[in-house]
Amino acid sequence: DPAAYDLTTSANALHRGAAEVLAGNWTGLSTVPSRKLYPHQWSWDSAFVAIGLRHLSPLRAQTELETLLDAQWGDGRIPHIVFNPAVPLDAYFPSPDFWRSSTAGRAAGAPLTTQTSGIVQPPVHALAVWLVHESDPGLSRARGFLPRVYPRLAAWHRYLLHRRDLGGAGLASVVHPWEQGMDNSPTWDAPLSRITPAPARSFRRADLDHGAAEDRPTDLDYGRYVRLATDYRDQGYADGEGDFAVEDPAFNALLIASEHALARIAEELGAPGAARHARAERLTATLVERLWDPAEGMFFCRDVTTDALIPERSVSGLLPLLLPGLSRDIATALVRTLHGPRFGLGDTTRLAPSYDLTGEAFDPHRYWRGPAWFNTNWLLERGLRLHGELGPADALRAELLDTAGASGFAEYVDPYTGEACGALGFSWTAALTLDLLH
Ligand code: 9YW
Repeated sequence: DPAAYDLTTSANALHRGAAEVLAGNWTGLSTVPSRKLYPHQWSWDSAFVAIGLRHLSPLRAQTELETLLDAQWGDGRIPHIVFNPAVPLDAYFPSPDFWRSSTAGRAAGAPLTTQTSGIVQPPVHALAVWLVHESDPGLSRARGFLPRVYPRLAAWHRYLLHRRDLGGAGLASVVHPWEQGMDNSPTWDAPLSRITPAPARSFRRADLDHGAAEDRPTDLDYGRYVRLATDYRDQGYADGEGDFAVEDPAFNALLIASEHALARIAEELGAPGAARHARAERLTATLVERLWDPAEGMFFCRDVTTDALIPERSVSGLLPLLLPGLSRDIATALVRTLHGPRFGLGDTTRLAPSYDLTGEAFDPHRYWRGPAWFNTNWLLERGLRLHGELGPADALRAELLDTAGASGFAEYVDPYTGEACGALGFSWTAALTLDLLH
């Protein structure tokens, strides 16, 4: 059958292309998201990368996560960047001399020799660890992978669920837009507007050396990012003192999914997992209580400072579809919103955009203000499948594979056309392609 033959050859070519991207971005101990734009190790990138790498080399996948966890702080936080000391300081901003982790972060237990940032990123790690373990349980047991990483993951979740419970209801708050991973999402516009930007001449943006300015956050955004990060650093990275605190649906949904994974890891190690599963279910109920809007059929961020929901529709508000404990009604409403006019999946868009197509701030090329990203769409694909929406899941999978290959494994794409934006040869795009191929 020639059609089936074509399908296999194109899947083989895609597999080869994705493996080449990951080989090119591998440093020996971890993977950079993109050779030029992001030349260090990023936290949630590494989790997604490990999920793909497990199909190529479970050993490399374990190493990726172990390298990240080696940079964990004493208070349990996993930093959003682990810096490679061999890379020149001016290759990325903010660089280690900005974060000053080993001095400013001393009270919070930052590592003494490894340089890191002081903020965090979404907790996809326990989920990644579990998937990596499952891909080769023999190697995992032989290397004692789970016994080594389990206490670190437990400390990480403890940090988020206690130190970061700034709203007092049990959910974790982010204290900087970079922590949630969708840097310039319109969701942050209102809480950021209260922050006085750092003067533009007080820092130099390295990102503009490698990315088109019209696809990147603005200088005003950067001034505010710098101000928030400087204040946090100058407070010794202590939590609960800053001017920005937001409960985000995707960040918390990933924490809950990872708590379920941590329960499985505990059980695999012969410890009881029931209490963790129960906690994940309680957190799911809290997520619904605090962030679900039944009239809109999606979740929203809660601004902890004003205790109000932020009325911006971001793809983050659809990602709780990933949760097994969601009621049938909520899952159905999320699927409807995903395929409705605001996200247009399978109708006007090829992949779910990062932001409401009909929203005032929508821009199909500017970073997290409209373009489609592969990690969020991979999470939606998983959520659709989990809730029995197999037709839409298969369609999204096919679109993801097509777009990833045709775009040269782009960082993000125009949601309507699939046109490549940002960096090419982007690691999580390649890794999640590999995962979908398996
Ligand atoms: C930056 C590395 C990171 C991602 C984030 C993304 C971007 C860093 O790149 O942030 O300098 O803008 O927004 O989610 O982890 O890929």
